[in-house]
Amino acid sequence: MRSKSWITSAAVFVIIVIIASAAGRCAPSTPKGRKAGGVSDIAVAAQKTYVAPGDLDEYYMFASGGHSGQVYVYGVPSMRHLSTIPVFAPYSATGYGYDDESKAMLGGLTWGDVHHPSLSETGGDYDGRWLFVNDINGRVARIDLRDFKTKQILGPIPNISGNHAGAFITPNSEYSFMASRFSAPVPRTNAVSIDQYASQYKGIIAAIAIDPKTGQMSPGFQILTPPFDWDLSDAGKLVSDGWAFFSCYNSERGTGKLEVTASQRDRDYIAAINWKEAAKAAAAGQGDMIGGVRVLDPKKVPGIMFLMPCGKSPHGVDVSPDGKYIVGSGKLQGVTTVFNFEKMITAIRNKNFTGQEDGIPVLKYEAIKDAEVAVGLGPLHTQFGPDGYAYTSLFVDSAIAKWKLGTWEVVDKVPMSYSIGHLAAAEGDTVSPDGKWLVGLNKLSHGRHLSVGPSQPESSQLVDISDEKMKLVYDAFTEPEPHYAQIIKADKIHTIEVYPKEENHHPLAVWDVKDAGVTRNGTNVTAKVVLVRSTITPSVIEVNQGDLVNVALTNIEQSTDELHGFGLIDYNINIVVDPGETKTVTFRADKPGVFAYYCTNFCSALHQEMQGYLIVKPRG
Ligand code: K7E
Ligand code: CUA
Repeated sequence: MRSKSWITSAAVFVIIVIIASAAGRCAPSTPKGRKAGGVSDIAVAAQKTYVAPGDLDEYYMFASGGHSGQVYVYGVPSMRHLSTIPVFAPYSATGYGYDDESKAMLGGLTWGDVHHPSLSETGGDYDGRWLFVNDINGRVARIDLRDFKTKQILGPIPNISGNHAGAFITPNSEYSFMASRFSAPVPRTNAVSIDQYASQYKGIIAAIAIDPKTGQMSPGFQILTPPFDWDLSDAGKLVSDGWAFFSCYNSERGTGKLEVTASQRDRDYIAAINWKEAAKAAAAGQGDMIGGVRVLDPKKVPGIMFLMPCGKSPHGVDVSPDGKYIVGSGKLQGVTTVFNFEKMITAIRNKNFTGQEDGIPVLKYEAIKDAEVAVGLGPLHTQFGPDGYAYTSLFVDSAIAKWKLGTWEVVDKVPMSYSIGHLAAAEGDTVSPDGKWLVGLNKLSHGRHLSVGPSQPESSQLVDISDEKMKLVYDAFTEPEPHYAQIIKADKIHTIEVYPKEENHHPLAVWDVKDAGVTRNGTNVTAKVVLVRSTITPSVIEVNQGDLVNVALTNIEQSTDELHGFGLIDYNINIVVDPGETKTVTFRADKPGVFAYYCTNFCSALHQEMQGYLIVKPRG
């Protein structure tokens, strides 16, 4: 009887599965490839990515938010969105871009286009100190991973027009690179006719100097280049430490309809820059000061720049963990090209050149190339595992190809939904990648989520790379526009939970409600405000119409998660102050009347009571 009832329930299950499949895309997927013991691949995948309530992820993923100007933080493998770090655009959830300090950092710009997060490195490994991100508007920002806050925005950097090939970092965080995507006359104030593009427009490769102790960035030095469109970069490591590589398209120097004019040649270039030599030349005072930055002309400083031919309009350039190989992905072809660093050095030594561009030697392709790996159509970017495997994203094929360095054999492919751009492997840009996880950052997601209208999210797909065969295990959906991401071991990051009182040296900080209050100096008013559960002190701020009001807000809490806000009605003011922090906001009290202010972060049972009034007395 027992076995009969088992057969009956099995039959019912089969019928349910058939009905479910017939119901099409609304139905849950049919479990495929059952394993011995009856555990399906889906159950295995679910278990691998499942992080139980209260448990923590093993990795952080920092993903670019593209033209949202932000950075998104995810946990891997759960793919849960943990936080948003505002960088180049105001973000009212954290008050970023409203207080004096962050407003000054944004410098009047309210958007940015983040493409490439780059974690700081020591000895070629992520050290968990800072995250650098580029903005296409010629800027680079530093986020402190102690508090996940943007601490510096440098730029727009002089001479450079459009910074796509950033913010790639050298193995000891000496420099972060930038390169112009859109060539322009240098200096930028020269309005030269586009007819003279080929000779009078210039590209710029910039090395932004980083202070190894503080992370503080400064403009460093620059290299003048032909007017190619610089696309991506990667720093050499181990054997190739001291070099950096930059891909370009439009070596044709075309203008107008670039999709035609810049796709004429079979090969464009990857530039090899000897940045250590260039830094020495700059320090020795070579080159010219242009726009306040030292610019080296490689024609006059031989040995700092060489061109490696690479087919065809290469996009990504990625250096292998051992530093021996440089992988250039020609997006308009079906192969990715692998250059051998040692062969490159030999070719330079033997002057094995086939020509030059504006005085920069072009290396002989056959002398430096190790392989053209037939990965598939539209290769864009490559990441690496710990075991000599490389993973290349294929935009046109909408897949990831796994292949072996050295044998050049393509061993596996996994489809991506849909049209993958970058991909990010765990610790993937270091000298010692972890393997385990790979995230495909896709451009399209149609049909794989509940409809949200025409503005659809992009998709990020988690791939298990711990076995020979890659396995897609999870779909996550992201804000536009996920270009690149980096994944770091969680235990490398050491955050604080409050700003320690003893580290707050803000001149307007007050730590006791009896020190809070309003002072006046002519028409300048300073209000020192204390925020603590559940009062804003003072609860009334009186000023005259036309006064310049400086409100300094100190959150005197020293316990985790006790944030307070300061939202001022009708004045477009919205500040959030973390425990132990002081922020200021300065504004002209130009509107007369009574305006409420209140705490925006739900902080206690009496949060709703945390309010006060700004009274602006009308001019006589
Ligand atoms: Cu390929 Cu801007 Cu790095 Cu987008 S970039 S994908
Ligand atoms: Cu403080 Cu709500």
